[in-house]
Amino acid sequence: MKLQEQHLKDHWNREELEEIQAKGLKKAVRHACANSPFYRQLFEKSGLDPERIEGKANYNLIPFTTKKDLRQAYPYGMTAVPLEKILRIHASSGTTGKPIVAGYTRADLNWWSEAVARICVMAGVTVKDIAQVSFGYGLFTGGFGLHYGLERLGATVVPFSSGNTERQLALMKDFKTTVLVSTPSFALYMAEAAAGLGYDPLEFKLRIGLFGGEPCSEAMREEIEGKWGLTATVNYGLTEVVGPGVAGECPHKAGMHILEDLYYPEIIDPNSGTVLPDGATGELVLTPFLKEGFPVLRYRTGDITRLKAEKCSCGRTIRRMDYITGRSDDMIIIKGVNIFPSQIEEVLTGFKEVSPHYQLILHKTRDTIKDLEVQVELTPEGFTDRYKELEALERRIKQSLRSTLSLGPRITLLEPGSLERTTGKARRVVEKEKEDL
Ligand code: DLL
Repeated sequence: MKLQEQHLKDHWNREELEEIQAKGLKKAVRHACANSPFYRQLFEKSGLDPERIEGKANYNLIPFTTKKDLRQAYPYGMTAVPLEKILRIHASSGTTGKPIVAGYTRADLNWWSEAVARICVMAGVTVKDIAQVSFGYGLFTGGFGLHYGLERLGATVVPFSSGNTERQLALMKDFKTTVLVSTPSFALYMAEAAAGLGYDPLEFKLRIGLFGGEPCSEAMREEIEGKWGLTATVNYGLTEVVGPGVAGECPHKAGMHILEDLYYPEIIDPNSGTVLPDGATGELVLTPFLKEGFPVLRYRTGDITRLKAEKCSCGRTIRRMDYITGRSDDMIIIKGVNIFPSQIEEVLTGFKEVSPHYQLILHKTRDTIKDLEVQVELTPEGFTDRYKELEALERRIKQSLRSTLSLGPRITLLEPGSLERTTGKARRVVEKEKEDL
């Protein structure tokens, strides 16, 4: 498909798009019920006739699919084609329990690459770009997903994978790489590493960042843009739905355009499961239309966001999703107060003396969080050996957190560079078990 045509696909008139979505939903439901043992059972159990699903109107009759369902189906319980039709397998990183296994047919790999290509075009990538993929190549969908999307678009791909920062930087400079593909935290780390190795990051040729896989606060985006002198765009996706290639930003950077001709997005109240209107904040639920190997219907992503129906200044008519403000399952409950890590990050970014590198330590005793510690690095400018100033800063941060969270956690200020840097997704929350207090 030509670049121009990919671009046009995001400019549907709404009626046309609704028709495509209605057809997409029917097709997805029929395929899942006819071929996936999981969905056949689910429909039978709920007494629902797949033929009765007439697109959006009664789509909410279908029960949600959850991460737990997919885990229980490990490894091939969700597979809807004979295994010899599966060409590739990816899996979620799942730190606890069994991973979620995603199998792709040839047709899946084909539409997925095209979806990722469209996200890259949206961000401004062209055939003239040299794109360095610094996501891990492996079971994680980031490396291969972006690789094939960029190739489909016609860009030059440097499949570096993650890690080996020194060599990564040397090649980035020599190859005149123009697009960096990574998590936002790795992009930030590479800028620091470049400066540490005596490079001036602004002398590199980077012009666009394709960042995803984890949240990127505005403060972090600004810092990455300032350090590298590029336009940092954010894109979103998840293994259960396909990988990257679900939504992405255009250069206006005002939310991520969802490829609505490929996925049906819904926002629900995470407690009641009620579908909420555009603009309301809740949990994102997605149904991909074209998935053959591993179909999912009404998948509860766990990601908290809202849908924006207003037309974007770029002219695209597909709706945008706002930046993820948290996950319904990463809410921290401490002393009866509910906290999302993103709330803490937002407060921290208001202090110019501290950097976007932080970690939340949950001190637990027998599975109950007793104490929350916020470890945050000072910026080189904010760093001082004057104890009184540090103490005052600590107090100000604590006060500000208290007024946002109704809880004043312990603050630990660290020297610049003390927290561990990651080549993939940053680990923001760490649990520590301790003896009875
Ligand atoms: O992270 C897919 C991906 C790779 C997307 C590369 C974009 C770029 P998983 O490892 O299955 O897949 O993790 C999916 O990561 O449910 C979100 O919680 C989070 N996530 C992904 N992109 C973003 C983003 C890939 N742009 C989970 N902002 C999702 C915030 C994100 N969170």
